[in-house]
Amino acid sequence: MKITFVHAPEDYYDQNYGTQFAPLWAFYLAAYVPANWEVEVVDCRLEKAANCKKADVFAFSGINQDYNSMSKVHKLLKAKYPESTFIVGGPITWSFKQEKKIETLFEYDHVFVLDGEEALPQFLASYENGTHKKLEKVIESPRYPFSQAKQIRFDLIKDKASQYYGAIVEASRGCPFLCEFCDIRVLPSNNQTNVKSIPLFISEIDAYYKLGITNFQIASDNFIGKSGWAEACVDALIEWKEKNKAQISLFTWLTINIYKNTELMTKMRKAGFSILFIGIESVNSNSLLETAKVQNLNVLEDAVKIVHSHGFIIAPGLIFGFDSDPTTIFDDTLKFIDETGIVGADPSFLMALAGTPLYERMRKSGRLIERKDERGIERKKVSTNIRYLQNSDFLAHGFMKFVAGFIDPKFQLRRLKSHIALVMEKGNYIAVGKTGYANPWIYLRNQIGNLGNLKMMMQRLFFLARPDRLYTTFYGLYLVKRQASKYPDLTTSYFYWLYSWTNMALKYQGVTVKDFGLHSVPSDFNRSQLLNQAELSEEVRSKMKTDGVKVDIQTSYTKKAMEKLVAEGK
Ligand code: B12
Ligand code: SF4
Repeated sequence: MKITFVHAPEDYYDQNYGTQFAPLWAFYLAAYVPANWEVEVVDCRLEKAANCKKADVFAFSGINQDYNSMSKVHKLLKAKYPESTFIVGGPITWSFKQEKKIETLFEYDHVFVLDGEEALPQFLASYENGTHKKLEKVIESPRYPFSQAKQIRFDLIKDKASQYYGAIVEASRGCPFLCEFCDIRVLPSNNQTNVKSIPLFISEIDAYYKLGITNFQIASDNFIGKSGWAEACVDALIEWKEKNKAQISLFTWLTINIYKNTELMTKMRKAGFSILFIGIESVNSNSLLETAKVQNLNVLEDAVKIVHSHGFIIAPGLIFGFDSDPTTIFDDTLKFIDETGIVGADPSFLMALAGTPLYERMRKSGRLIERKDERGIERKKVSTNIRYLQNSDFLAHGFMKFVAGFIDPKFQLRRLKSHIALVMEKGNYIAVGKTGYANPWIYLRNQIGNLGNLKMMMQRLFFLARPDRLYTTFYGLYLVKRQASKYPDLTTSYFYWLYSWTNMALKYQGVTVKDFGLHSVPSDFNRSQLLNQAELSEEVRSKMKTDGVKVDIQTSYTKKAMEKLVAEGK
């Protein structure tokens, strides 16, 4: 018996920008395949799908944006191996189910919704005894107790590991916060943090390190969701690092309240944490209240500065298009980035993700643009599924002005200087070491041998080849190198800054306001209804409560923001 895991992500939408990571889902689920099965993992970014050898079962996975590329590879393999069984799982299945378009995936023999740790071996057992055809088309699983997770199959990854930019090690699942737009906290049992066993986590870091990997993405919806566990995990990492005299560099996802915990930040630096993805979302208070991102309220500016002062790089999540956004939002955001020394940033417009309270609020108020007939997502344009309160022309023009302001070399130099000043002035800085997450040499190695990546790198260089941009590039390098003996990680900040600057330039190259597919509410939209519309239907509310979603408290914040909006008559 043989199962092949096929990773076929959409390359166009790839947000990795040339820093490809291994498909964790495949190497992890492989650990749950019965021992009598042969297992192969095919990553279509590295190998030709057409060369895929025969298997009894082909397993696919992906996120929503991967629909078309997965479908293409599926058709190719189905034509080649009509006798094989094709199954699919991953975030796409849950999302499509919420959007009531799961039939779109019925080209696969079975569709797995939610966790696969128990469902996959059960399915393979029925395959072996020939009863799988009698199983339901859609197989939904209960959540798997993550504390019982198994170690990924290192025997399968060891020969491929060096082809990736680094490794992803999963640490925890879920987040206790309340954000209205977030599709993480609405998964069953996910509005709380579920953690991995620390010895297992360390054993995976150790195994990767022995394969020569030093850059890690610590996959967590919120690494500090359980702060006691996070501290214990970081302590264990430091101990492992010291024992092995290891130099590693880590990226993770967490929330802004880290700024309050100086001890944890200090330890995280010692453990090798370099880049932190933090959802800033909006620099406007009422927009934060509207989306119930209460941990960000009234603290953002100071908090970002404090986190930076330890030497971390914040990769910020930034969103435009909240109901409460003022007309100055684009300029306010640029100013915020400038003053707080943010060297990352790739803002987007608010999307209503299926299954979230925002999705329900938009649907209830007739503001959701449902595209059941459309497979995948319109890509070339900047387009979303919400009718915004703001005028769509204003949003398109404002965003393009934001992009122009952002890629302007003068702005870039200012934000880099603010970043350097923050790292130097507060005395909180702790060096991570020589191996920075944004390591240009590992990045270069990842570009060579991959035509798409190489092309992207040439485009970056071409973009920078203009006198004012070249000056900024070299002057920025001079600024960080001048401080290198005392603040070596500023070099990491520099490369991340250059990466972020050129990413934005490449992403919106040639895009004009005509390429925007944004929509606004009709002119007769009754804004006094905003408050009522924030109240979810009893059916949705009770389903969410059953899944452990803290929906009432979130709604109360959203309503407060709507009350304010209605009172202001905006
Ligand atoms: C690491 C990560 C990244 C990394 C690396 C991704 C990579 N190349 O692997 C980076 C930073 C590059 C990234 C980027 C993006 N990401 Co991301 N990312 C994650 C994160 C934090 C972990 C992913 C992971 O490996 N999890 C561990 C594995 C084991 O979980 P899993 O894949 O879900 O698999 C489980 C089940 O789904 C199931 N399963 C999965 N496949 C299959 C198949 C079968 C046959 C079966 C039976 C079961 C099964 O079993 C597994 C074990 O339970 C998740 C959030 C999360 N906590 O999962 C978001 C997540 C996957 N990302 C998401 C998004 C939206 C993006 C971006 C589009 C963000 C953006 N706007 O730029 C980009 C797209 C990049 C791209 N095209 O690859 C969404 C996807 C939502 C959706 N439904 O589409 C997620 C779920 C976060 C969220 N809810 O918002 N991401
Ligand atoms: S902080 Fe908000 S957006 Fe981030 S994972 Fe938690 S609930 Fe979701």
